[in-house]
Amino acid sequence: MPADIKTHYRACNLCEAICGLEIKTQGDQVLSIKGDKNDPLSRGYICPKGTAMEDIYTDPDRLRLPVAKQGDSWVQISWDEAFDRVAEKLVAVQEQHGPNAVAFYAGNPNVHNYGSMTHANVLRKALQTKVHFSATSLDQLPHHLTSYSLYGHQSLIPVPDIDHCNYMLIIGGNPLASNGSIMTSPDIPKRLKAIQERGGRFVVIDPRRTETANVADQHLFIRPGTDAYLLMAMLNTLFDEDLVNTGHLSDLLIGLEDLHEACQPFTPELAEQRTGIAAEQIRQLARDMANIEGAVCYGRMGVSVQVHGTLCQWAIQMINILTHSMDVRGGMMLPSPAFGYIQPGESGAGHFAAFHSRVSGLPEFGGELPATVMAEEMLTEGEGQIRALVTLAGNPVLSSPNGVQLDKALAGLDFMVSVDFYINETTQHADIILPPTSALEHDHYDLAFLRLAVHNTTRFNDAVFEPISGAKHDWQIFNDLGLAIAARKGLDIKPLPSPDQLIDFGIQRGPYSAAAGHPLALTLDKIKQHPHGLDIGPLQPSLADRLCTEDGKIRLIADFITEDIARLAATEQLTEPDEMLLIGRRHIRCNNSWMHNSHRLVKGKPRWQLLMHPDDLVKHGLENNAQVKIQSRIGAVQTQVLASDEVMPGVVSLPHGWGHKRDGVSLNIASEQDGVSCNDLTDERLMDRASGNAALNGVPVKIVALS
Ligand SMILES: Nc1nc2c(c(=O)[nH]1)N[C@H]1C(S)=C(S)[C@@H](COP(=O)(O)OP(=O)(O)OC[C@H]3O[C@@H](n4cnc5c(=O)[nH]c(N)nc54)[C@H](O)[C@@H]3O)O[C@H]1N2
Ligand SMILES: Nc1nc2c(c(=O)[nH]1)N[C@H]1C(S)=C(S)[C@@H](COP(=O)(O)OP(=O)(O)OC[C@H]3O[C@@H](n4cnc5c(=O)[nH]c(N)nc54)[C@H](O)[C@@H]3O)O[C@H]1N2
Ligand code: SF4
Ligand SMILES: [Mo]
Repeated sequence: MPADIKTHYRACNLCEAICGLEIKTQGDQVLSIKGDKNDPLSRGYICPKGTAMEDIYTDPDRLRLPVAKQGDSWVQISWDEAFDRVAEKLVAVQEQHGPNAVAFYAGNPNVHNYGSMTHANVLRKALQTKVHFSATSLDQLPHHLTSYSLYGHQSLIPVPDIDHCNYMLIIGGNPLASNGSIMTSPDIPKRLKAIQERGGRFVVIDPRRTETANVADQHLFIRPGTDAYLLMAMLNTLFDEDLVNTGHLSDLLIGLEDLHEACQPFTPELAEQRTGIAAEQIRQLARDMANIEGAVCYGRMGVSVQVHGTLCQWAIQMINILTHSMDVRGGMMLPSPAFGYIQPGESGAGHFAAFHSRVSGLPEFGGELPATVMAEEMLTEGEGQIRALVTLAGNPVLSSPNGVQLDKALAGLDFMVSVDFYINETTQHADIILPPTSALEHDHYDLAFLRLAVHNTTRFNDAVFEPISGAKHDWQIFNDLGLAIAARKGLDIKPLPSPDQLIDFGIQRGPYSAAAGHPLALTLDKIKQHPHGLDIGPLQPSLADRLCTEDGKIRLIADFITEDIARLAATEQLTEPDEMLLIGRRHIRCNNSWMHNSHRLVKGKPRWQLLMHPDDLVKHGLENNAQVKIQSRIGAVQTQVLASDEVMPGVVSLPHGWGHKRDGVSLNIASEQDGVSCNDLTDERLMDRASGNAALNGVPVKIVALS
């Protein structure tokens, strides 16, 4: 091997699977990217997006230095000028209209980038606004609210012990495409297969026969948005058939009788009518959860991002608790990470409904308002109207409901700044874009997903490449901009040390540290000696000791759950006779809205079409491959329809994150792709009432032929 060829090890930070990569480089070129066989968590697994990390690094469309909008074009400016102008504008807006006239939107990649996690607060502190939005409320807010309510901390989230379970009920998740979510489980195809090889089974409940459903032991279609009936009926069956076993958690539970009473109206027969799943089948699901040793019930996007998202996630916790599947091997367990280990006294527990949004009165959670109200808060005049926006690694025009309305709202802002390296559907509205280094140019420790992993490991990796001269990391941008704003306001704010120093500090206070008396006595330096990652053991029962509730108990039913159960009981009809229910779809070669500029990921058969059952095509008088108009309450789009018996009758599926062919977007490859934005149809008024999380699945639409 020539001397200048180097081998680097680096975890992929594109999705929650955090696979270890082996990257060979020569100078500033990537020679190859493969799965790192020695990563104890991912074991050599890699998906096509991992290889495409190279394409982000080399992408000529990727911004390396700040740009400012000048008429219809962009000009490069220095960092000093950029920080100065942004600080001046944001402070001026706040001086004129009050602190809450500036809002934040933080997108998904923030949680995949440790410097953003550790340093965004410097900027937030300097701005002192109460108005924060993020992709959390387009996604996993129901999980956080449930954990906060039951276990006392929004991040105390149990995950399936997939490596030891013998029965797994997967509701509204498609890990074969997504590689797992709120369950960091790289190498998911093998992990699922291993359940079967040890004599176990897994069952998928989904309105679409997905890639995961195809390899499951059983797949059951469910009408979108009706899972709460199914889950309540499973709870009902557990009580009805005397199958409740709360095991070692019994003394901790408060409200078991109330729970029993709450699920009584929800019979399997009612659930059959609503969901389309036979009552006897529903009873069997409950019996299997109760009778099989090592059973786990897991639900993801399909059940979080729908009208009863929180109720569903809560009911899933209840099913695990009532079947002795919580905090036991093979059930749901809490990860024990080296950094960010949650135990009583840990900060960031969360709060709920401490204040409400100005226009629709929706509750905050953990200091954030639901992203569904972002546009109305910009468009509705009056005190507190949002007039300036800071976006951090987000593309809400494509990712939040009623993207058309948000697109208009952004265009009307007094000022917008984006910390992002692409000029896309959202950032094109910015006045100034501050681009950070790309992933391969900075070091990496996974702060979020080692806390959700199905096996405990820890891993730090150095940057693969030196960034170009003058480039800044996200965390440096937050420090510098935060200080520039603080200086103008006369605030005394200090920059934070580099993220690796903060991580080291946390690890040395964590459960594997010398301070905790752990034999590994972990420090960041020790972790660095294991560039493939260090195995720190399987999940262990620990819930009782880690509960963050005031009295160390679990209150089973909170008021917001009781209220949503009442709403569920009162719901009559979900759709009009000529309406279909729209659901989303993920593909292994997409990553939300922002990886369509990689040629290797977009080549091949198009995958943005609307899927519709052949019987529904006939009913609508449509030919396969026809152009159709999809109409929802908020608007209409035109696209191609594909006949597919993967989707159940009455349901259509359209993926999100497409729709790049529009003026102002500087993404050469992406903007050549056909496909429309699914969120030009999703409805900002359709939401999980308990949490305010968007309901992006189960949206009523009409399909019309285009002659
Ligand atoms: N209809 C429908 N809508 C959905 C979903 C769905 O299933 N259906 N899914 C929802 C979910 S789960 C999510 S998480 C959201 C995602 O929603 P968003 O987070 O708003 O959107 P992304 O497409 O992830 O856009 C990420 C942005 O971050 C930038 N970026 C990437 N890496 C970095 C980095 O390291 N630093 C910085 N500063 N910028 C970076 C990219 O250029 C891009 O502009 O979409 C939601 N929207
Ligand atoms: N390749 C790829 N991987 C990704 C992403 C990506 O965009 N592409 N995004 C990442 C992100 S941000 C996230 S949050 C995760 C999401 O991870 P997952 O939740 O595993 O991903 P989805 O494919 O959205 O799976 C949701 C499933 O719910 C089904 N569904 C829709 N409506 C309903 C319903 O009402 N009831 C039930 N039971 N099911 C329903 C859908 O058909 C779909 O199969 O994936 C992550 N990984
Ligand atoms: S599954 Fe793919 S995108 Fe996700 S971490 Fe692994 S290689 Fe990266
Ligand atoms: Mo997400």
